[in-house]
Amino acid sequence: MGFWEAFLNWLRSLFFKQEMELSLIGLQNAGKTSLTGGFSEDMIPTVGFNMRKVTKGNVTIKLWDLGGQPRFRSMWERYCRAVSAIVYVVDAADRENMAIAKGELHDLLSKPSLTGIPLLVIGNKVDKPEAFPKQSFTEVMGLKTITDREVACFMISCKNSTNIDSVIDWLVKHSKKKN
Ligand SMILES: Nc1nc2c(ncn2[C@@H]2O[C@H](COP(=O)(O)OP(=O)(O)OP(=O)(O)O)[C@@H](O)[C@H]2O)c(=O)[nH]1
Ligand SMILES: [Mg+2]
Repeated sequence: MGFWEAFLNWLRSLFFKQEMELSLIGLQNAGKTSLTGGFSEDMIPTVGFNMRKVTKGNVTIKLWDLGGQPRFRSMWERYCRAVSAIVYVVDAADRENMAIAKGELHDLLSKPSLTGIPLLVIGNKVDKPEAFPKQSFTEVMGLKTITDREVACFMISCKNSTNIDSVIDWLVKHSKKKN
């Protein structure tokens, strides 16, 4: 690499380095660990949390992947306080537990410490025939009633890698410039 190329790369890294911290939450079995750690048929439920650092181009993301079982839900708020965005993952094919997923989300958003933090809601497992389509998913999750922050919603499949790019793009847009 020549001097100017190296110098320009260094300048770019100074001005365009971005970093963000985000939390992945949602009920157990939603697919949080599959989304960021890679899909497999038999996943081990997360006990407590996993922390991961992922770098894509100039963006470094520090991820808290939290356990979704009832005993871990009380710690969600603590891990959401300092983040640039909250990512809420839902099994869009698990119609039985949709009301619980909605209730837990709205409970969390009612915490004053989390006011205004952008929210990305992900309906996962669209490869399953029983998965809700986006419009019904938005309705059953009550996403239209959330008006105190920016809300985005994507339907994805970790299994088939469907729409993962939209998730990455949204996250990159919501990272903060670091100088
Ligand atoms: N069909 C299908 N199954 C998926 C998909 N994503 C994840 N799964 C399955 O869902 C199960 C749970 O995945 P995990 O990623 O461990 O779920 P989690 O949200 O991390 O669960 P906890 O750690 O217990 O909170 C696993 O059996 C995965 O194989 C998907 O897109 N489609
Ligand atoms: Mg997990």
